[in-house]
Amino acid sequence: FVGKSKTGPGRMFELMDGFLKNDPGSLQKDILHHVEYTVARSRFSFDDFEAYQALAHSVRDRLIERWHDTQQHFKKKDPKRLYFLSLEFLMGRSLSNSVINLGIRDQCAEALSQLGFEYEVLAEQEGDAALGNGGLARLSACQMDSLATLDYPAWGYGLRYQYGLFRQIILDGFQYEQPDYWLNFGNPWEIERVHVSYPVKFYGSVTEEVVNGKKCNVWTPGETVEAVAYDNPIPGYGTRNTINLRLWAAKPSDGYDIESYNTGDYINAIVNRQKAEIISNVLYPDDRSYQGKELRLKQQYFFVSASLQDIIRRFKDVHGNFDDFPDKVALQLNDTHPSISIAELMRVLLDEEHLGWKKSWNIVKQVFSFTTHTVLPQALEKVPVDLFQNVLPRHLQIIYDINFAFMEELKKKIGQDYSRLSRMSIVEEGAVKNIRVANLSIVCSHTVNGVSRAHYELLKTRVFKDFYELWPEKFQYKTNGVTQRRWIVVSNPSLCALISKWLGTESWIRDIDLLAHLREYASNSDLQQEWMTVKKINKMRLAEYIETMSGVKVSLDAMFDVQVKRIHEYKRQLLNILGVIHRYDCIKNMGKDERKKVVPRVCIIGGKAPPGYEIAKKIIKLCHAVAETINNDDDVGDLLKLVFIPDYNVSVAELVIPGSDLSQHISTAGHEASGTGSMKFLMNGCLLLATADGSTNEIIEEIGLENMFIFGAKINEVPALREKDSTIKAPLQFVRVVRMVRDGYFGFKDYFKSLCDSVENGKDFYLLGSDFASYLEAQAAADRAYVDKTKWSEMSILCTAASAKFSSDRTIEDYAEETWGVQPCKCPF
Ligand code: GL2
Repeated sequence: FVGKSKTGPGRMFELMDGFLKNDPGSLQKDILHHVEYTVARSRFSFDDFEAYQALAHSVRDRLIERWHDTQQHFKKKDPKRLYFLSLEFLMGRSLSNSVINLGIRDQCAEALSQLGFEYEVLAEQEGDAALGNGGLARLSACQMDSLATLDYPAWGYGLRYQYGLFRQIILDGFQYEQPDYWLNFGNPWEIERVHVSYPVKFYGSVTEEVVNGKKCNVWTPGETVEAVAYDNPIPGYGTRNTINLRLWAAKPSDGYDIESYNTGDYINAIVNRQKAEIISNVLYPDDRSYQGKELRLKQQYFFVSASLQDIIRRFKDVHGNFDDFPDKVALQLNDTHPSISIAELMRVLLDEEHLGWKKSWNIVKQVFSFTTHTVLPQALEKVPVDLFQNVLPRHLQIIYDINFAFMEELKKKIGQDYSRLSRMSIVEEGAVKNIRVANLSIVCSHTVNGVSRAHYELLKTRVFKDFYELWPEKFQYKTNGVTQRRWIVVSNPSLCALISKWLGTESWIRDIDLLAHLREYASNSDLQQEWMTVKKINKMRLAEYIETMSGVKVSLDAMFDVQVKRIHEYKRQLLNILGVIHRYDCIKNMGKDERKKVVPRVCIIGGKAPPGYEIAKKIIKLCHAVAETINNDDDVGDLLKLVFIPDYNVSVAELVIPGSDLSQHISTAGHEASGTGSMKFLMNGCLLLATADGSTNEIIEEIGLENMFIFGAKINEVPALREKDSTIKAPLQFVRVVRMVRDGYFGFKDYFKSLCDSVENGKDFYLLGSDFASYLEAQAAADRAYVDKTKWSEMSILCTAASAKFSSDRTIEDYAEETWGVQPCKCPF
């Protein structure tokens, strides 16, 4: 727009005085401007939170400029776009990530310091955007960062939940949940688009009518809710490209309940209007199983209907018909949650665009790709047919039609194998008829991805065996990755500086393969010393946090051993706690000289239990009960501490991960589809103590067994072990520690009974007993390694070097090339 004209865009640009400048002086001016005019506080008196808000708005202005340029560029080039549909995004804080990606962190810090504020203190003012549960949701956030950084023409779509993931409060060692009022103080990172809104319809009935001489199914919906867009700019690193995460909020539609108004029932009309907003109110706080709830189904349809209307509008702005749709649109289904979009796209093409079944189906099967994130067949989403019929009657018809065609095609291939036909059918027959959403997704997508190689193998041989045998070419995997921008540059600035110094460049922040060159210096004593100094600084930060949160003082000389993730039986936090009890028991029974040889440990556990998951909540209580005993035992002192970090979320992870020496990823083999926490620890030079599950198998290949502590049954051994479980004798140490819990050594005897029952007497489904001995051996090996400081620092450096493969940049490039067929579209500076 550097035009000379005195009218139009050129004139506007002149008036704007060009783009915003990023020097500290300009930033200061902008911050003060926002204090005065946006936050509306006096520039003579504003506190840290108000300063944070003003800073956030100043950064947001810069994001918006880039966002506009990027969208303009995409519009001009009209590339094939990727639309990433996900019901969950765990974005965490935006300020820290944005200033890094825009390259203005130091300038912001300087600007603030001249105003008497500290950047780090202000960054702490921001609450997390926690619109997701765990790994799946954080993966979406990492992938958005990579999509922007690698210049892909991508959009994210999701739901703007009024309440994010619940806050975990611990009282007397028990978990309580509180709503996360994350929007109460406003959200400077989003832009409300009141004019970008779409009606989303539910309920009603379908009738067969003749339209233009043709028989048609006409849906007369019974309820309309408005979806309003909230845009969240996602900046790339080292590029002008800034993509959009568009989240939908439900608002009452104008025509919502006109009847009540007409009859003078004003109060009811208002109440009914408010009911519409419920759709985007809460995030389901459980990723363990899928509830076939009506609200959940409405949430899913609400967000995909609005997203598809938006996508189709954008496409139609440029294209006169749908012939090019598959060349311009890739729709990524992040798990089955958005899969109703398949039926919705079919409905739009059939009923609104009148393309006919053949043409519509031909388009649909070319645009969707599906990634599954689970290993367990019982965790696959099912929706009762009755519910579907009530909420989305036309979509149910379409699904039945798709299934009919699929069954016919299948019969031609496999004959009358009714058992297989019924397993593969999209409709599950039985006392309660269900729609199998995963089957729908597989049948209608061109590609089905797993999230690690081990996961892919399980999909082929167990979870989707029938489908794999039918369409082997559909199945792929993209091993998950995490973004080094968030997990090293933002969360571990000292390590970031050290890596850049030794590699002689900052290019690894974009080009992660360069990180592997650290291997060349892993045995260099200077690097080792500097490396361990950085670790110490991070451990100090973490120790301070632990003391503030739990009152426990921990020694920096101790090994910080961390397990932070959602609490699930399969993730086996209980195995960890039983291991800690064993360690405590051993120390108590040692003589003075023996104790001198003990490697001091601080065992740290953190994570939220899904609110309705009784056993997971008991595990949290047990952790607190054991900690109470150990931490107050002067006889043990600094040799062993156990702490629970409450309310684990992305920003807590940013503090905990860099400060860890060892981290545990100890799921029963065959249960973790991938796991991504391990990759964040690896990037931060933490050694892994893990089972050979999910992506850990690939981590082993990168770093070598000799640099990790791997234990336990392998994926293929687990089924046989389960068969044998009741006849296997658990090792004596296991029996002893469980007995201590049973006998009330840590109190709450009755309360812990069911927890003990869940791992004994032939009921040990997650195989804690049979893995216990090898777990203890792996722990002992970690102790031995920790004593040799030189060796430990070398291993730690090798961890970071080996993490190059586990960047989400690699994952996204693979998806772009092998699944979506999209190309970078770089916005000129
Ligand atoms: C998960 C898997 O359990 C986890 O192993 C995987 O790393 C992530 C991302 O692919 O997806 N599936 C799921 O529902 N959650 C996960 O973390 N919450």
